[in-house]
Amino acid sequence: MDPKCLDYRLTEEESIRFERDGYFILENVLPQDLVEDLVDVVDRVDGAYREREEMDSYRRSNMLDFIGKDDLFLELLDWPQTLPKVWSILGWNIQLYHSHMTVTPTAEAGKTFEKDGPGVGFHQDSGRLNMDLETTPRPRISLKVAFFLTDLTEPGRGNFYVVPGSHLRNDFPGENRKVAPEETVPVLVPAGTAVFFDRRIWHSASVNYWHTPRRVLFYGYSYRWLRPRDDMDVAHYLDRCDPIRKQLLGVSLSGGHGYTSPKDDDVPLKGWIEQHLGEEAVVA
Ligand SMILES: O=C(O)CCC(=O)C(=O)O
Ligand SMILES: [Fe+2]
Repeated sequence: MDPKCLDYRLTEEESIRFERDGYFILENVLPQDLVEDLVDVVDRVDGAYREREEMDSYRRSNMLDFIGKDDLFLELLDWPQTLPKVWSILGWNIQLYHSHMTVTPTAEAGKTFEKDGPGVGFHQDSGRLNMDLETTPRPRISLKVAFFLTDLTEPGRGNFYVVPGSHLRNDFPGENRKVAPEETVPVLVPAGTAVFFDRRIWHSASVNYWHTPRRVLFYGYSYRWLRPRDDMDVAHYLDRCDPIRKQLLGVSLSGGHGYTSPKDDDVPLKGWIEQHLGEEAVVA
């Protein structure tokens, strides 16, 4: 892993925001030329997906498990400006448990708008976890890093909506999940921005009225003991991956037991942090 990631550990301000608001924004994470390359790859992969699924061109696509579909996607898995913030929050026993890519085309009059309204559908992530876990609030367990590849500095562009602070409540802070609660904010960010959000925050996608499709890559990180939320079709990458990437892609050298009671070989990220930051950085 690139040692320059040590310069990008979670700052105190980011930590305060994440704990208080349930999300924080980090601009200028991806250089412009990489954003352009990613857009080309996303359009190719999304185009093939839409064809396979026979999707209408005006519909928002949400392709699960995109991680294995192009080498460029692998680069963002341990991106120096984002991964250290993930392990600063969750610790070293982490994995990618889920990836999904969304492309929101420009709304078409008479189709997207009338049918879907503003297109919001507020939810917390993780499906059954929200029924099966009995505490208030429920535990965090995972977070997502969303890489925005389109300029979303204005509302109405298919922005990601969040209700700040709502990660600490189990119930939806409104009446109808298809209507944004008053406290909702659209996330207004330029291309190349990463947004980190707690899986529990009440959030939504929305309709895009801009002239260009909205493209976002979502990387979900969790503790290693959580079962992946998609197929994680990544075996073809493993020969080329360093030990930390292998860990992040779900490898456990000790097998099943190594997910809940990892030995050092199962979690090379732990050794790496210890080597660079000292034993006290990996106490828990
Ligand atoms: O596409 C969006 O803006 C929302 C996606 C979402 O709900 C998620 O990543 O969990
Ligand atoms: Fe979501």
